Amino acid sequence: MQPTINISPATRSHIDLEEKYGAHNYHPLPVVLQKGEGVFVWDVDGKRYYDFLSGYSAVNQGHCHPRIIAALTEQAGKLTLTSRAFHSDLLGEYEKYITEYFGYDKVLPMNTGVEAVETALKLARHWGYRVKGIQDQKAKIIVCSQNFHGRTTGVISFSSDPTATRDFGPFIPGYEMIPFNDLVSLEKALQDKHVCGFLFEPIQGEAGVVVPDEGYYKGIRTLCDEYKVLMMADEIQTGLARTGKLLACDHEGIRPDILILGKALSGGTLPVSAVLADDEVMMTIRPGEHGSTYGGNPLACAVATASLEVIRDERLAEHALEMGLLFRDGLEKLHSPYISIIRGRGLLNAIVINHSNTDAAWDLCLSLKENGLLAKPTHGDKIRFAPPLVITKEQIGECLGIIEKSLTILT
Ligand code: IF1
Repeated sequence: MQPTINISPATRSHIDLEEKYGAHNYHPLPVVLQKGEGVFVWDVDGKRYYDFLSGYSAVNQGHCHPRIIAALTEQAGKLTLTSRAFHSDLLGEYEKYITEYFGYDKVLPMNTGVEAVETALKLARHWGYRVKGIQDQKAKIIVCSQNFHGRTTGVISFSSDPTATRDFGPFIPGYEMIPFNDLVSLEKALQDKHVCGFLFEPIQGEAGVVVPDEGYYKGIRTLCDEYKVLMMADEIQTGLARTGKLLACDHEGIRPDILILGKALSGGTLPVSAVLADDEVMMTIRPGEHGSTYGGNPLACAVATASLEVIRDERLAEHALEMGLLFRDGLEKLHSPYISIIRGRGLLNAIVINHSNTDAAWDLCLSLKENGLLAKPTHGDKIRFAPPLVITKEQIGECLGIIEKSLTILT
């Protein structure tokens, strides 16, 4: 059954403007949002929705968290950008706070997630040449197939997704791809003495929330130590309490050599990212070798500090762990014949839709929208369920009801 979708004239006119004047690099659901608060967003017609995407996990703390907005607006009226040509009175404070928070010697602040990934790749190569002693131009970084680390030409150079790479070449060499969740392949790859780093997502997001086997992070740690290779965790999506621990690697008590953060580091307000590492890695960068106009700007420092404080003070990791168990349990209990797989950790979850109609996941998302819950299909048959971490037990119950009701569209 086709879901009936109501598109108001106001919604239509906003969508038409984007169609006409914006690049067509996305295919959004037909909803135009105007306001957000906590787990909710409102469209231009005043209809309220549960946000089960959370800006791809950037809004872990909830939309327009009052503490983060207060930090943002207060600092916005004071000083927003100095560039790194001068010091600011917030940068050092923020650097002290975030390094102590995660337990690393130093931080390198950037803006978008992909810039932090690029920074980590550059750091690993620097360390490879300047510490490990790899021969010039030979450094190699191991990555996983089905990875998603961003959209720059550098980062798509090691993407296995044809949509992300087609007609964007030529690409940057120096990467080798192995399957995710495969320690045997990793050990084989690390035998090459030119390898300086292994870059991975603790849970593959874009691939459809693929959770590796228990022991994967520990295995990576052991192999990276054995072969003197940097363990580089892209926790841009999995970090900051999303999976029910501060970092996904914390589920196995593992500390990566390079930690990459973004998204929720600003609670969804600004592009703020960061790379954390100890001195052996970070001190290989010297003045002039890397940077960014906006990286570490005072506004970002104020916002990131508040965003991290909220995660800690509101115990969002513990809460996400508990709500995640409740949510997946509730999904299981729906016993829907159209849900073939339910997976995830904390509040980073996905279902795989099993239906003869290839548009079933999209149709279900339209039906969810009609019933007041926003989620987005990926790869045709998967739907990600990742609400803001401030969602309550009662709200989880209500959302399960919406999902159950919406599933009837598939019969
Ligand atoms: C888009 C997915 C999520 C990321 C990891 C780096 C970045 C991302 C692990 C880059 C970004 C986003 C970007 C967004 C879609 C999206 C996404 F579906 F592609 F996989 F979140 F689940 N590392 N992920 O997940 O960060 O430069 O964008 O700040 O539209 O491309 P960015």
